[in-house]
Amino acid sequence: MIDLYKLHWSHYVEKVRWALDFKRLPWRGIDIAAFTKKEMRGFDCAQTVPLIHDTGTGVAISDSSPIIRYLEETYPERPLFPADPSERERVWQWMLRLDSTLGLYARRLGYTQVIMECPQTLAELFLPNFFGGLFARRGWRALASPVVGMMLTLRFRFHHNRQDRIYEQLEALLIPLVRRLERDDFLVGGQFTAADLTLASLLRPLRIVPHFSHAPSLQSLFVWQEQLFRTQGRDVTFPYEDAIRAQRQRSGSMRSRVSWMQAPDDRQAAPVERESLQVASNDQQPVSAWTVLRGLPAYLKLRWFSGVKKMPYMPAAYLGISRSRVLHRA
Ligand SMILES: N[C@@H](CCC(=O)N[C@@H](CS)C(=O)NCC(=O)O)C(=O)O
Repeated sequence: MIDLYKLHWSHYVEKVRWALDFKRLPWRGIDIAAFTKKEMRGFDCAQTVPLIHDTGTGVAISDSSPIIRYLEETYPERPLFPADPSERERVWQWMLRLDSTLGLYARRLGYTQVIMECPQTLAELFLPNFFGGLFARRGWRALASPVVGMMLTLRFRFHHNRQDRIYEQLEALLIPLVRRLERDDFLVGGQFTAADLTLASLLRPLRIVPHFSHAPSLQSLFVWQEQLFRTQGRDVTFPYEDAIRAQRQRSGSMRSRVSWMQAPDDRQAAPVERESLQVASNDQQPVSAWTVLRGLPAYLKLRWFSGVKKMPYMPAAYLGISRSRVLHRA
């Protein structure tokens, strides 16, 4: 039995959940308290989720890509890596590169979008069981959500999205991926691997960021992702996606136009990094309950004056395309 310590909406957790299901390994999920992580304190490894404890071997390990590599080495049936060593290494490098770029940037922009459009979701995600579910109730939720939002803003630097060029870096990363996946079905070799699983999982938060989810140039990437979800039996939407869609339908608008971006043709393509990575990097900044109030101006600015402008709500084109393709197949 494998215990998976998790925050259920985390895209890094979804990577590992998917790998466990793909390999048909028995596992059970343990939800952690996001701000204390007290359930994981006994384990001598980095205190991030996903973290697994394999009760069969006694191994405890965190960090999604090393976890998947451990699963592959310990339980080689239903492989997620190719047999060829050079292809294996390419899969590994894709995983580390996507963890260190796409995973971090998509997380920043996904939470930014939630803060801009439906911040009350934050209390539901982060404090579902605090004081017997008090903060999941309407009035309390409205009080608690900005505090969670301030904490997250400081931890992941949402207020510096513009100066850190997060939108631009993501575009530069995704456009070549689109080209590659329009040519081939998978990132490495001719089979589904942990590299594809990583890309499809880490892309999840961008499904609520209209700058990406609605970009005509990226529709085929989201169709590719959604078809993988459907063929592999993954949840197609996460609850925060449903919450933000409901909010958009109610208000008739979405925060979509990134006012400082140049027209696509004027942008410089960033050079693709090619150095070999050993570990994935992370971007969490230290924040304590005492320093959280420093986040108030940043949070308010992000919520009301982020420079991401309202547009009329419409569903992304890929949603219609994916569904009609699946219906067509059926
Ligand atoms: N590179 C790590 C990233 C894991 C990570 O950053 N997890 C977040 C959840 S998405 C976490 O543990 N957050 C807890 C915190 O910020 O204290 C991986 O691939 O597992």
